[in-house]
Amino acid sequence: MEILKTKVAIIGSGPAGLLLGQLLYKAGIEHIIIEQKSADYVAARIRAGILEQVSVDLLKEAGVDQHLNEFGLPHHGIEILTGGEKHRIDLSALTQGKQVTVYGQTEVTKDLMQARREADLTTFYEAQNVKIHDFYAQPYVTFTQNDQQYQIRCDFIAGCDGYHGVCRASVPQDKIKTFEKVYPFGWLGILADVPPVSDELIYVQSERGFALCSMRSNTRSRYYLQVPLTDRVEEWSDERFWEELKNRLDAESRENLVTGPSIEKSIAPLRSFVTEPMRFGHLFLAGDAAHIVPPTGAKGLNLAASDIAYLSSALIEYYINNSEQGIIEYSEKCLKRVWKAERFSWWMTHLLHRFETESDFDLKIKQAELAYILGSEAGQTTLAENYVGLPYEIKKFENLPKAS
Ligand code: RFL
Ligand code: PHB
Repeated sequence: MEILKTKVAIIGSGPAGLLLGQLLYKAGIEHIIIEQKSADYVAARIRAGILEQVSVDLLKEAGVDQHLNEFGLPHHGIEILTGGEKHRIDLSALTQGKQVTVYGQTEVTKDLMQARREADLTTFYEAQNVKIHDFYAQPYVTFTQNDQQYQIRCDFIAGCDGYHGVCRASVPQDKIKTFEKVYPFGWLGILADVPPVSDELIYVQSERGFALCSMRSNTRSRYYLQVPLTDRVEEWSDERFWEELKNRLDAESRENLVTGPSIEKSIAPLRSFVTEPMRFGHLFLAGDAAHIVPPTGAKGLNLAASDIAYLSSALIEYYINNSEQGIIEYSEKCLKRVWKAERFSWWMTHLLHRFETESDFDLKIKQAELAYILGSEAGQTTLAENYVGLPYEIKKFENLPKAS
């Protein structure tokens, strides 16, 4: 068994783990990342696409915004299509100039992995049988890689290992409370090298179910359809997908839609999920390990980033300023923001999707709510200020020791 020592052991190299690693590196705080998949697998995963301004600011703070500045697409509005008519929500006009940026999670991950390689930081990929131990006293992590057993002794463990990870599952049952809502449908998503149907994202509420027209660039589109959970991806040929998408769109969009072969196709279930608290002694949970939102509000990746903003500040305060304040407040601060994003994501999902169980009355009420939102500046502002991201402070630290 090889025994290593570090300050922070980070479990998982998704956006949460990689961003934490980068911010700790910038502050000169030693850490190691342990990831169960290969680097190629991590770099190829296709997921979220929208960054809030605060997430962009954090990536800048982490020094990984070069590619983002060049290729990210600033968006100042979104369209909502209902009753066959498009309504524009002018995000920037309603939020004193804020915007969102279209930039794929895949790109964020690649940028962070590149920065990590350049700084020669330690990552164990393809780690098997990862286990975390003794996190209420003297934490350590054990795992196997290439038949070699490792033990990593550390001050803290950051559980950035996603919804199915080992960290949350290791917390004693009587110390944790979870809140969950599972939706009776999923999103079938495809990626295709065709120009987007419109300059802005279109969120579609239709009798046939929800659809979303999104993009990754001016030549790459990402489209989603609400589908029953019982559907399997093999049942959806590209032709069937495009046909159904057209059926949910308005005449103009149908006309403008360019179709082509898909380069990725998958079905994701929709879930709302929150863990309380988010710290257990020397173990922190962050990102999808602690909470899941349905993607309708485009919040999953952004919430992972705000957790990491709080966690990196807490650890910097601890190591550089000898203060435990940030560590003590971590869970409460994160959860305040998490629950607001959960509410928004649940509300958007409820408003825009068809639920089999809803009565004609429920449907009418929902249509009236949507009509109210779209017809009122106050209603539109509520949607816009949540969509661009509720503000939080990114702490700036002066005189940090040079990253080593
Ligand atoms: P991630 O990205 O899931 O990364 C967790 C990492 O931990 C690794 N891991 C382990 N490593 C070591 N030991 C173990 N025992 C481990 N168990 C797991 C995993 O291999 C992985 O590398 O979590 P993170 O970093 O918190 O990031 C969160 C975001 O990825 C997530 O919120 C969003 O992508 C959610 N999400 C979407 N959000 C959106 O805003 N828009 C979307 O369109 C969207 N699509 C999606 C999504 C999430 C999906 N999941 C979780 C399956 C589509 C899918 C399919
Ligand atoms: C995406 O482009 O993948 C995307 C965009 C907005 C969402 C969800 C997903 O609300």
